[in-house]
Amino acid sequence: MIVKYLEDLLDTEADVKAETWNSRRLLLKREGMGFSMHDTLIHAGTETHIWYQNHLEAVYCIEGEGEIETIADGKVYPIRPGMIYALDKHDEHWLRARTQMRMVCVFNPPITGREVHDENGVYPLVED
Ligand code: 9YT
Repeated sequence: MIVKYLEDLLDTEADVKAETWNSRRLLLKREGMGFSMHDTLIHAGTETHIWYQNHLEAVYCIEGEGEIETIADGKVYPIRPGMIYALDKHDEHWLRARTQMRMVCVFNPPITGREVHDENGVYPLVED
């Protein structure tokens, strides 16, 4: 069995920091679960353009408030604790955080740890 504690991952290579978010990688491809699972903070007042062309992602909000806009149809959905969204169509979207949002993110196929270093499909923007 694999057991980890978030506190032990902080400021290690599993703690990936981008301009608008900070993703704590709880489980990666190497753990062999078939998915990866992240505890991600989206910084308050930011807007991030995301399009995971090679992955499916489900995101469950446990803290904070914001919204997601799907670019193909312009629909906007409020995000608050208890809301989950699943990008089952590799949906290109804007993710906006009004307050800091804490999200549990699951990726299929699993993130290896390298993808986001390349910013593959993720284009962070910071709002003034
Ligand atoms: C919610 C979201 O997609 N944020 C971007 C970071 C990503 N979830 C990650 O790498 O953990």
